[in-house]
Amino acid sequence: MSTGRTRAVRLTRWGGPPVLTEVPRPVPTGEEVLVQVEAAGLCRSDLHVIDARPGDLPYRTPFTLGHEVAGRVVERGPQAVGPSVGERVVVYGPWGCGHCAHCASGAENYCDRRPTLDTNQAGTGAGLGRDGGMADVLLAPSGRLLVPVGDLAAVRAAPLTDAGLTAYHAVATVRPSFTCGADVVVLGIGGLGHLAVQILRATTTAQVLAVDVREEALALADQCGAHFGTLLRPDTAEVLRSRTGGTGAAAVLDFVGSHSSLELAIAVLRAGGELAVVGSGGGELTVRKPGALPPGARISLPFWGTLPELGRVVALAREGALRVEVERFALSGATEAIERLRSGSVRGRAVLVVD
Ligand code: FEH
Ligand code: ZN
Ligand code: ZN
Repeated sequence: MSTGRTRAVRLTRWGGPPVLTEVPRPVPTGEEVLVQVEAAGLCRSDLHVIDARPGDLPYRTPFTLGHEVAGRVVERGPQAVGPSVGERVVVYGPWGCGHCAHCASGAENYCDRRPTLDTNQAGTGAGLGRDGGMADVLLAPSGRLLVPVGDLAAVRAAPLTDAGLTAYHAVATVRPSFTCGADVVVLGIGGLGHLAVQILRATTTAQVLAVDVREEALALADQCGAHFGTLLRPDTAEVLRSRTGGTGAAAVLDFVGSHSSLELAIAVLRAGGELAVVGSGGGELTVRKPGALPPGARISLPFWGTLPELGRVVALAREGALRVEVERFALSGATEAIERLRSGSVRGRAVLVVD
């Protein structure tokens, strides 16, 4: 790789296609740390960013895409903290202010000062208005955002920062809702759902019930340790309820977030149970008393995850308790990867490997 210019997949204008182009190689100053990227995962949120119109997001173009990144530290600014040059790392994607109460506790995903359309448009993280990791290099604002991964393969480490972390945070959000051996339903066994099944099996005693519209997704759920799987059909609520002995599920993790998935979620939720809506499928719920939700129901909208949780996700992967199903693409094949993701034909997570 030349020292002067490097490649990056950039969104150069709203509504335009991402383009693989050359950019000046950044030089880290202050606390900044330069990471040579080895792999960058693709996410459905990248499609929302690519399809956004001016005024949709608190970001200014142009910027480099990619918020799910793994690589190696190659240069550090004079005040840098964290991993040393040569260490292999993953990049925590939500880049908060670093100083508010949430950021101070490592929950930069819930930063109190995150940009909005009318405050500023500085972006909210890697590949989200700030230059991300679909590139040869990524400039991290601080070494606090880097988590060492040891000898974990980059193609399996990168998805831990978003798919893995989001699934882990969703499980952690609902975990207080259930006791030993409780039934937990996972709706949508895609890039996040298949990891949630593994995380539930590795960190709880839940009975995991998986639902998807594709047979191959149910096969993946089974490989990941689900106790039961069923296709989405008109009688799925009854099938799941009977599987729980009639009480319903203590928790439902909805990684789809569509009208039909939310309807199924509240139809199978136990009284006093918790529904975590993770997917951005455009579905809506009506919260009314009396209404369709069971008494005592709690609804949460977990978003991404915290920096300490990312350390726990990496530890699970390094001990072999969490394995990401990936489909590899070259960085130079980013356009094809994006279109495959858009068509819904990727098995597990699409990951760009820097060629
Ligand atoms: C990132 C930015 C904005 C919305 C959603 C996301 C998720 O992909 C993070 O997991
Ligand atoms: Zn994402
Ligand atoms: Zn903050």
